[in-house]
Amino acid sequence: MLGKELCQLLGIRYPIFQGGMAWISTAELVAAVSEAGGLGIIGAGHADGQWVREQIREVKQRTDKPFGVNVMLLSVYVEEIMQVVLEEGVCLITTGAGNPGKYIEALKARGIRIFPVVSSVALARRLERLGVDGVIAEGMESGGHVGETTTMALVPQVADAIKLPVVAAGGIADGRGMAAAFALGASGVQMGTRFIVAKECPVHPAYQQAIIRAGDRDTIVTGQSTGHPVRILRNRFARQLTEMEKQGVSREELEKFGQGKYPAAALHGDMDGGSPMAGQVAGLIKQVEPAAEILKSIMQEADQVLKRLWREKA
Ligand code: TUI
Repeated sequence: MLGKELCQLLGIRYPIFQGGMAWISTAELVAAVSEAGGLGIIGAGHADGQWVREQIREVKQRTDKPFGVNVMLLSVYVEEIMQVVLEEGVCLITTGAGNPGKYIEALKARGIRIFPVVSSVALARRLERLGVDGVIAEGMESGGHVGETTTMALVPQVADAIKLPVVAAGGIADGRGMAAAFALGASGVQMGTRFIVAKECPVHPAYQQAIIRAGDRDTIVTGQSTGHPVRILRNRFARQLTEMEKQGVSREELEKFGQGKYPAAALHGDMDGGSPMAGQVAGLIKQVEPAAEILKSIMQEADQVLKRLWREKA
């Protein structure tokens, strides 16, 4: 499927999803992205159903454009969030950190499109059989919870394995990345880290500045031994956690140590002791700008890159 067809399917102008990041992708950012022609996605994260309901209603007040909700399947509130999504109605849901199989039927019956995040070909195949509308193939370059395969290797393998539209995620922050994703067989892209520096993004300014200051090697995957590897910006918290893992500290203790550290970074700006999730593209990101500018410049750059490559080939 081409980018244009994905846009037609979802009623959006640009084939760009804004990653549904916990604590970050709230109504303010989501409405700005959707209003500007991308697909804004609320990050339900660890929040409860009532919070998600309020966010959905607020986005609807701010824009009449399509938007989505990301449901993080490790959350204890998954059931009530799914109920809220069904009751309120949204264009689409994405899921993360698990298999959304048991919710597909109800969502489809309500006309809600479902694009789960997958980090393997096997899960993409399984979910295609269960009737999802597309998948987001996310490589280990991305921020937050990551799989093991890179975007460069994962996207073409998923695109070959299924007939559904594939949205590429992980390692994409500009028009060059978008053009590359199309070359690999994607119909669209999802970006998280780039939207953390959107002007409308409600995070602490220190988090935005840390991403802008970061270089190519400034992220690290923590929590490998817990079974939930998470990519964050290198800091004191990452060093402490890595040291605890080396010493063989139990999974429970590691999880306890990590609790509350993400909002500490994202909302309160604790860049040393908090857990500031970010993708490897942090080093590419240079400034805070409105979501509409981010979308426009990426589309323009992707267009230029694709045209130039075509001319050079001819
Ligand atoms: O979900 C994310 N990124 C996230 S979730 C998160 S919050 C969190 N809380 C506690 C522990 C860990 C994280 C922070 N960042 N991205 C989407 C994503 N999904 N990446 C990888 C996956 C994934 C992994 C395994 C999706 C499916 C999956 O399948 C398991 C299965 O059942 O086959």
